[in-house]
Amino acid sequence: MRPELTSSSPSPTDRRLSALVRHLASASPLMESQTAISFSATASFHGESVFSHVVRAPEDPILGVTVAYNKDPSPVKLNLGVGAYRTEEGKPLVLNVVRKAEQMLVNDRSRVKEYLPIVGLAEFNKLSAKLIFGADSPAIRENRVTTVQCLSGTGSLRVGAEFLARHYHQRTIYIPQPTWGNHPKIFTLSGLSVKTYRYYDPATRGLNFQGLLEDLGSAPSGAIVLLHACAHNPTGVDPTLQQWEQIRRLMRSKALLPFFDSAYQGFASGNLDADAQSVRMFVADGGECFVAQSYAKNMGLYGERVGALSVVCKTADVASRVESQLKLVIRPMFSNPPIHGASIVATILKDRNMYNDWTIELKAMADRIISMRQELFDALRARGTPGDWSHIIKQIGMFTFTGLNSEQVAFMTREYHIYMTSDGRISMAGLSSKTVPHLADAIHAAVTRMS
Ligand code: KET
Repeated sequence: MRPELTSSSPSPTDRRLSALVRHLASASPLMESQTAISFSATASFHGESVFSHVVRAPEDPILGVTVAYNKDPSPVKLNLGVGAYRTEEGKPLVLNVVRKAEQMLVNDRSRVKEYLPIVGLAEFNKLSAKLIFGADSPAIRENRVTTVQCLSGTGSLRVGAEFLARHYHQRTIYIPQPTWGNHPKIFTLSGLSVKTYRYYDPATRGLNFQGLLEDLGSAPSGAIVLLHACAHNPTGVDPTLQQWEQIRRLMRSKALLPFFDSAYQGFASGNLDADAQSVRMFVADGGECFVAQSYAKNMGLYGERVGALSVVCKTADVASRVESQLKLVIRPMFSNPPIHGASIVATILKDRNMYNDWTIELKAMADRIISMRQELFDALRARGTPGDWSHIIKQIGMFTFTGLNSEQVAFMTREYHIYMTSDGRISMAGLSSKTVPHLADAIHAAVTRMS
């Protein structure tokens, strides 16, 4: 109990508030009734919080790794948790082409800060569709695609899922096992029911293709299927083009609805078109699909929250009606998206030279990650670390799914100040030639002491 509550004389705070109320009441009779209400509400200020029942939530399994890392005073600490690109010096990277685009935007005095339309920047939407579906996509030409700007990949997934929960006859979405930890939360909160399909085989550290085909084969007709367009997170294992073709045929034969998550276009192979092949296959057959795009990784625009949701429909008429309903999802959610990041992306995508500069910088990031794979693999081999580590060089994209268990991960964090998600996922983009030996020492110790 706070002392003020038991004492009969008013506390200094109450006296100040009373004086304020008297002052305001003399200024306006209307104010009197309003302030009287807020004054009586101060009673709870002295008592227990109306939120005292709220229990502390655990940190996010991925972003919480950065929270723990930031608290660690060790000079050798290393954050390999979140999938965020770092330079050889371990610093975040703003691409030169992004700096240039921002400079152009700042210098353009005709630019204003008005609200964008609910669906975002029209030019950005058009260019984003072209980037993922290809410049010559018949679906775009036939106006069968609607694209809306959303808050990065996460927001695009969420808007798409909410639309499906409202307007699609099947409420079940199948997600790969394992997948990005936010997927089940996004889809459940949107009102979909989440099921998993087999994807990764820990024994081979590769794709469980048979399991995948069986699970999608026994899914109810019309079910939604979440597919990682490329660079599967967290496993780094993608189907081959032949396997994609088999998946496509199976899904189309059962009228399963593909929902692509494209968060890493350009990061798997270093080539934007090659990384969009899976999506383009599904669009080429004339069928319908959803695609959530993110520019967080491939343009390094993490905090700008730039992304897009595209819905490929059978006809232009359906596409325009779908768009009208997407606006009803977006308006009460965040009203309309932010202008700055989308303007950066549009500036780069529409200019041939800047686009070209971007692809060069993107390739350099992808190549640095690939060389980190080789260096880590070589370092483990040099140490004679027990086990077959070839999956480090076979897996693609930002992550290596090491196969280390949660005790080994905890050991590496405790003893070596290396931070990573407890499922053994390492962000290769956070590694550099300087830090590879430290990581290899940690893995070696974890494997030899904790197995
Ligand atoms: N999809 C996948 C597969 C994905 O890995 C991420 C981010 C996103 C979507 C969303 O990114 P956005 O920033 O909303 O465009 N993954 C990394 C960051 C995070 O967890 O938020 C990660 O796995 O580390």
